[in-house]
Parts: sequence; structure tokens; C-alpha cells
Amino acid sequence: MTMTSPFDFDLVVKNGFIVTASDTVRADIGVKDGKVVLLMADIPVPADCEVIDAEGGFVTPGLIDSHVHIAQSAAKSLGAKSADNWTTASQSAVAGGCTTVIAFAVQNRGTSMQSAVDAYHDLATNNAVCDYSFHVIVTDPSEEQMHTELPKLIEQGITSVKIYSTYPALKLSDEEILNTFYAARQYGVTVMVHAENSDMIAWMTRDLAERGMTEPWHHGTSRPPIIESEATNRVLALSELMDCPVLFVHVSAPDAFKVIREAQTRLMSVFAETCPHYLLLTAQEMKAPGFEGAKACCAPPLRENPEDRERVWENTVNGTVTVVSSDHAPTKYYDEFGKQLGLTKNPSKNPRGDFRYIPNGLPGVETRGPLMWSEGVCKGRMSPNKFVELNCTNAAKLYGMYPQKGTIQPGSDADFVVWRSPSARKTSKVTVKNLHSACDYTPFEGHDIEDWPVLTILRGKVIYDGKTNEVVAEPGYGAFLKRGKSSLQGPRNKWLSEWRPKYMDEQAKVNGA
Ligand code: DUC
Ligand code: ZN
Repeated sequence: MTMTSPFDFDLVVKNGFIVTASDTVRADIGVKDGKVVLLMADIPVPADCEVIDAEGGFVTPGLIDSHVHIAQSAAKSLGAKSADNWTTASQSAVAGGCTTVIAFAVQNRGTSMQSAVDAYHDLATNNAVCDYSFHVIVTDPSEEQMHTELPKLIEQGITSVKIYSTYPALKLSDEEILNTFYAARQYGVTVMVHAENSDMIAWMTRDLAERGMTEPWHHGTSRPPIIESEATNRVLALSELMDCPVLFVHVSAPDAFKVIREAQTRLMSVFAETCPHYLLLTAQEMKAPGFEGAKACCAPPLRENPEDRERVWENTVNGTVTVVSSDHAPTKYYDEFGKQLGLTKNPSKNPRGDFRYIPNGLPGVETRGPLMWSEGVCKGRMSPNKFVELNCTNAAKLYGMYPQKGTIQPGSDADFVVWRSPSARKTSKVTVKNLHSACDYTPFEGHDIEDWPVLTILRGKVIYDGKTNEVVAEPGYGAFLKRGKSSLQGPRNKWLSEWRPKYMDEQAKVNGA
């Protein structure tokens, strides 16, 4: 018997288990004009409506990668170039199940944040195949930038900034970090922090170089875990003084996790991000033959002790970690503007290269989702719901995109990833040949993958077909997303003395307090 449908949809996704951060439900999804409009069992399909059969597999929200460096020169002072432009990076993203990325717009010292955002709009517009936004990397938290420009950027939908405690071209002093936290709290901006102790790195690097210890793995020697945990602890104290929520990016050191968890236990609004390379790789990768260890140089470095990787898994699953991102920062291995700089700009004349001249960063936007699904869900380390929380929902909430992004509910964008049912999974291996980034290697070459997205769907349109491994969206389909404020826990109004920010005193006077 054929049933006439009372509905008007463009697309119905059938026979899937819808997975959100809280629930797994056997239901169909009705989509109209790029939005989810109905979740219901056995939706009657209207005439002329596209149907996607999930064949009993899982349907998760489209993944969000909230930490990617796209067309952003890695180690500019070395002359390094990013392997990807907006088209190749976003093609790589969607082939790994991402429908939204947030990249960085860097405020070069002496320039305005607005000019950084304008320049990154120029690079991204008409070139992306997934939706996108920018975080601003702040290098000048002056009164003008923080209190005139920042409110204007918020109106444009840019509601997050990133700051560094290291890298000479980027790092902020403690006083500048306090200025940033002060303004961020006032305007409700999410602050991401790259926490490593700059002076410790500089001292260790100089000493190692003087002794000729410059092989790629000494990048790790120069940055032991205490370099990350010291800076994390210090920046936490600064955020506590200002009562400003903070997200620590790419957390890898066990003691950094400890101080973050301890602060969370004291109910501070502290969030943490980690990345697949800290869950799956160790410093051993930097000891690969010849100069190949350069492929694994990133900051913070991969950690020496395999036990440390276990701590990262524990903190990822036990609630300390809020989001998993890739920190996609690709430079090619065989390229004069890539990792080879560690050989060509080599004052130590060490035949195995000089870590001081190796651009930091790994490609990973395409492998993050499949690796987390395989190693997390398929291997039983986390539920599908926890996977969604870490790879979709929390990023949407923290960066002001929820519930448009990061979940599947009536009204949200029809962004989905279809995964196979457990009985239909087949193990394969990661290989750079199948990836869509312009980078010429992957640090996960040869790693087992239990499943890869069957389809990636953005606003109701298939943009990646996993059966043919083809990206089917045209550059320009991806749209800039105007973001709002974080909906995760905000400031606590807990102060360490009788000091309060001046704007609060002024607000109190206006309110007659
Ligand atoms: N570390 C960074 O700080 N940025 C990009 C890449 C990396 O490894
Ligand atoms: Zn990064």
C-alpha cells in the first residue's frame, strides 16, 4: 500500500540511529531548505524527495573542528608555508566528516584585529566546501583593540580569541593576558590559550644547540611536560583572578590535565582541548630514520612516555576534556618551504637537521573524525554519544553555534555524518594517497581505521561520498558562520579580594546598587 505523505521535505534520511550527545534514537530525519524539521520513526516520503538510506548505521551531527590553521603560514619567520589553501583544507575536512571548521585569523603585531579578519575572509570567501568561522589570534591586547575593535568583531559574529604564552611573534606577557581576560569577560568572548613557558623553551633550546643536540627528537627534549604544566598553572591563576572562563588548547601533559581537573573540581569555568596525535602517537615518531622525525614535530611535542598517552585517553573520556580538535597545521615534508627548512637552514650542520628550523605542526583535519570514531567508539573506549559531545556538541556550545550546529534537532542545520553499522565495518589503513589535503604525508600512515564516513552532508546536501572517496561540493558552498556567545558555564562572580572590574562597579551604580 502506498501512503501519501502529509509532509514537504527535500530530503529524508532513513534507517539510521540518530546519535546526539545525550541520546541514540532509531528514527528518520526530515529536511527542508537545509534544516532539520522532523525526527520521527518511518517518515512517509513525499514525492520528488531525495532519500538517503543509512542502512542501519549511525547518523551523527556533522563534525566541528574548532582548531585548524588554514593558509596560515606556519613559522613565518622561517619562511614556512602552509600546505593547504582553503579549498584543499576544507575538502580534507569534509572527507573526514567535518561540516564546520574554525580557523585562525592572526593579528600580526602592530596591525588591527579587523584587518586580520578581513584578510582571512578574502582567503576563505568562495573557496571553502564546508562552513567556517575564525578565531582571532591576539598579539596586541591594547585598550583600542580590546575595547573598540573587539565589540565590533562580536557584532560580525567573531566571538573567540586565541592567545599564546610562547613563540616570540605571538606571545603575551602575563599583564597582557590579564588585559585580554578582562575584556573577554566583559564582552563574553571565549579565550583559547596555547600554554607553554617561553623562557624555559628558549633556555633549553639554546643549551641543546650549543651542544650540537639539534636532531628532530630534541624538539621534544627542549620541551618536557613541565613546560606545558607550568604555563597552564600560571594562566589558570590569571584567569581565576579575572574570573574569566578559559579553554586550554592541545593539552598533552599529565600535570596540565591535573591542574585543569583540579580547577574544574573547584567549579572554575575551565575547558580543555586535546588532539588525536596526543592520544595515538609518542615522541618515538620524532626518532624516525634520517630526517623523517621532522614529520612529527609539533608543539606541544608528542610525549615520551606511552603512559602519558593513557592519561590523555582517561582525561578525554572522564569529562576533563571538552573538545577534540585536530590542530591541523600542515607543511609538506618534501618542500623547501616545509619541513625541509630544518635541513636547509641548519647552522648546526647536523646531517639529521636542526629542530629549531623545522616548522611545527601536523596535518590532521581529515583523520581526526575517523580516528576518534575508530579508536574511541569502535574500540569501546567511549560511547557514540561521548564521541558526539567531544567532536560536535561542545565545540558548538563553547564557540556560540549551538543548536544551529553540533546536534540533530528540529531547527538545526541538516549537517550529518553517516557511519556504518558495527556488522558492516571493514578495517582499512590510513594512507596519504587517499587523503584530500595538499600535504604530502600523514603522521598516521598505516594506522588501522575501523570505519570511515559513508556520507558527509552539509545543510541537506551530500558533500562527500565515502563509497567513491569523492568530495562532491563545489568550492564556495561553504558559508561564513556568524557566531554568538558561549552557552557553556560562564564567569562565576567569585573574586579573590574586594577588587571588582571597573565596568561592574559602573553597572552597579547604574542599577542603583
Ligand atoms: N603548534 C602550534 O602552536 N601551532 C600550530 C602547530 C603546532 O604544532
Ligand atoms: Zn594550533
